[in-house]
Amino acid sequence: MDISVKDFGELSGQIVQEYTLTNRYGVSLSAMTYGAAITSIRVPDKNGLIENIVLGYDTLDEYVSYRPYYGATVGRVAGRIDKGKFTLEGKNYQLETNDKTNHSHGGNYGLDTKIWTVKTESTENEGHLIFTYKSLHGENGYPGNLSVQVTYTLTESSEWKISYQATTDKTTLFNPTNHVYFNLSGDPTKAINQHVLALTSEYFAELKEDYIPTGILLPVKETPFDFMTADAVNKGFESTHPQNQLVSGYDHPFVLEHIDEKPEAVLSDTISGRRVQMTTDRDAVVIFAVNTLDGRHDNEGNAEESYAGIALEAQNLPNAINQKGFGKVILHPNETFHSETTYRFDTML
Ligand code: G6D
Repeated sequence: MDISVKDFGELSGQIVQEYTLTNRYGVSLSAMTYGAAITSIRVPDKNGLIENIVLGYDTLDEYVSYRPYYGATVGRVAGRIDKGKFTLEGKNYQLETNDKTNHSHGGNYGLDTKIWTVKTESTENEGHLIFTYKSLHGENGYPGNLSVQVTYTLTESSEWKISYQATTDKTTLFNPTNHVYFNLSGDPTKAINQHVLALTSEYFAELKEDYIPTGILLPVKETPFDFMTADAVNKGFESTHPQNQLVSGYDHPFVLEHIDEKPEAVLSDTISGRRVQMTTDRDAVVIFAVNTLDGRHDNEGNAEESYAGIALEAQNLPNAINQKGFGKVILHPNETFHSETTYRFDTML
């Protein structure tokens, strides 16, 4: 496994570096220390043409200016927290409301805006980028000194593994995700409308007007949210279902069923033949297509095409701290948070 590094830019007097892992088949994964963010993943198509299949920018300034979360490590808590409020061990907290009246993706200065430390390791079959960051007590309003480690591993079997590990000295919240957007065509100007998605999900979280879950898990059956059988993602882009209409497509948490060794999500592109299979230990995945021209730009500064990419954000359900039955996002001092999500790249015959 080849490992290379280059300077990617400078922020507040600190150099941001980009590391690249390349396996023997020419499959590569690049990530930068700003936000421990994936900047490119290059894989072959059915004819062996190796292209980048994730949305990204060429310069650090664009990531900082537009903050599209491309490839970013999002936290302390991915997704929204209703009105930024929660109660923990009898204490009421008020986080910044950086998304209308709600708190989103860890706040204006979430983990995706921090410069992480990184070290590299490699073995015959794997290369590792080990990112660490210490979020101090009170950072973005969260309690506890939180030590986070995110390891990106590229294997000779063309898998990208994300391993999270975190500890805290005071009870806090932690629900990280990676916000990579896939466009398997290899061309971000081509919409992903014809990408095909399969999900082991029978329920999705209904959203209110402000995108906070109502707490109701709706059955996907006979709706445009049903991906139990693989289907084209654009069925939700033109749908009259009120939940698709609300977000102009998909911006929804899907509750995942973990069925033996079956990948929880499979995204494929019949034209290029590329496929990515996601397996995760998380409760849910947020499927977010780039539904609107809301300030995202391509690397010429042009407004991104709608539906330029689709994010498969493995995480626990949003607003879980305020919603009974939405899973665990509390981390205690005597615990270590562990989680692993793997994306496996190949081509369909
Ligand atoms: C919008 O509502 C969406 C989020 O789900 C997404 O993560 C973000 O854009 C990038 O806020």
